[in-house]
Amino acid sequence: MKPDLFQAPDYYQLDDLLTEEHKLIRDAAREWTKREVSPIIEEAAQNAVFPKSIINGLAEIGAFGPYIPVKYGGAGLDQISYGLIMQEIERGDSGVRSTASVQSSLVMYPIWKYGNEAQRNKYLPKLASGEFMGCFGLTEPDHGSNPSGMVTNIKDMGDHYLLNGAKMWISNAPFADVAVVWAKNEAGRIKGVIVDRGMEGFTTPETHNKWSLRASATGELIFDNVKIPKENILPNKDGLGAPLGCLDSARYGIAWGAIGAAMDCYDTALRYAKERIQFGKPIASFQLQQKKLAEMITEITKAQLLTWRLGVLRNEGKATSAQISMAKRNNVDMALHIAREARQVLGAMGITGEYSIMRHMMNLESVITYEGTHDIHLLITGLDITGIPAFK
Ligand code: TGC
Ligand code: FAD
Repeated sequence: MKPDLFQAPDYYQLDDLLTEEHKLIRDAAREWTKREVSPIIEEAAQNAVFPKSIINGLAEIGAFGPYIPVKYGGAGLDQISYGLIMQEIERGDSGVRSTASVQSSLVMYPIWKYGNEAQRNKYLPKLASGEFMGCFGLTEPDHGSNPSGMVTNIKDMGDHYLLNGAKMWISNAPFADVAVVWAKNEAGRIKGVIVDRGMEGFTTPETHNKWSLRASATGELIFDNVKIPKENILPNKDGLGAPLGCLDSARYGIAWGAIGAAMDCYDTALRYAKERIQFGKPIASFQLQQKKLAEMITEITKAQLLTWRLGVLRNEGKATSAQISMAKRNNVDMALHIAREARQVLGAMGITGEYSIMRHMMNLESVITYEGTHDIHLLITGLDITGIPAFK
């Protein structure tokens, strides 16, 4: 792969909207990505392996639980810092950001928000340091966009619960030490269950043959009469709103992350277009290529503004789920479109692993599907503005 020469676009001087602390955190994550992710990521993706060597570094830059309080091992940062870290690591690869999103927003967040003090103290510091890796099981083979139909269930056996069922398409599953799993109790109420690796009847087979997110490990979670101690149930929230609350945090991170992938594609295409000569001139001098590049920077700038404002609202505790959906949907679609356009700017070279663009493009096909598909997020906006749910 070519050396990482990334230069971040900032067309509207958005750095002026960031504090000195934001910039320090962002720059540390940017440097780390350049040094630790870029040199190894293409090979990891080609070989379809998650590069475990980066786990310690992710913990060190605060990517595991950026906004979780320091007393639980988190970085205690604000929402914009969290977003900037996601942006920088997804600039390297969406699969790396996925690993961090799952750990922070889908595993640490529910334990922090819905768990008790003993659960927080037991799991959060180890998840923050990367000693424990986590995964989040909501999707099932027959229930993806409609998680409320889930069939995974827990049965009260007096001194413990029995967990049965299966989850599918679970990021980090093959190597996770702990899984936050959503299951229905006998009353049909969705509960959060902490499942530890090693519990009898719990297996995590890996899903192979993916063309997307190849550097992120995906798998199933299979529960065959798993005995769950009562202290492993998250006590402080139940119902579908509990997992959806976690998704709000993860979708917010993805909105920032997608900008990172888009920035990388744009920056690569711009540099290539200035260097590549055809018909005696750099291809950047042709109007058709300028149109692509000009539209890319316009869309990136719009997404940066949308996302920064969302970060301010999140810091003030005012961002709605529907606002987060709009940003996730817009930014991932924007990034995927830019990846496709940038790929064309590079001609045949664009399909090779010499450049990051094709990898980003393939990754973004997952990002536009997980954490709520592009269609589902449109319907969430539709519901918000009309008051009428069009899901069913
Ligand atoms: P609905 O009746 O609308 O809502 C049920 C309850 O949930 C509340 N709620 C929310 N709470 C918090 N945050 C949100 N975003 C919420 N949205 C809804 C709602 O108020 C209600 O509460 P209550 O107290 O009245 O019970 O539910 P529905 O069954 O009609 O479904 C709505 C729909 C379709 C929007 C929802 O099911 C949905 O978002 N589906 C998409 C599923 C999804 O996003 N799955 C993601 C799986 S995890 C994943 O993909 C990880 S990828 C990880 C990585 O690698 O990065
Ligand atoms: P379906 O729900 O079957 O949807 C298929 C199509 O129908 C989509 O285009 C959808 O938009 C459309 N559709 C569905 N319902 C409607 C409707 N009401 N109106 C209009 N159109 C509709 N899940 C987890 O729980 N944890 C994870 O860690 C995780 N990681 C993932 C990693 C990867 C790489 C991938 C690809 C997925 C991951 N997922 C995870 C699962 C992901 O959240 C689901 O794939 C996603 O929610 C969509 O579900 P589905 O694939 O079953 O598609």
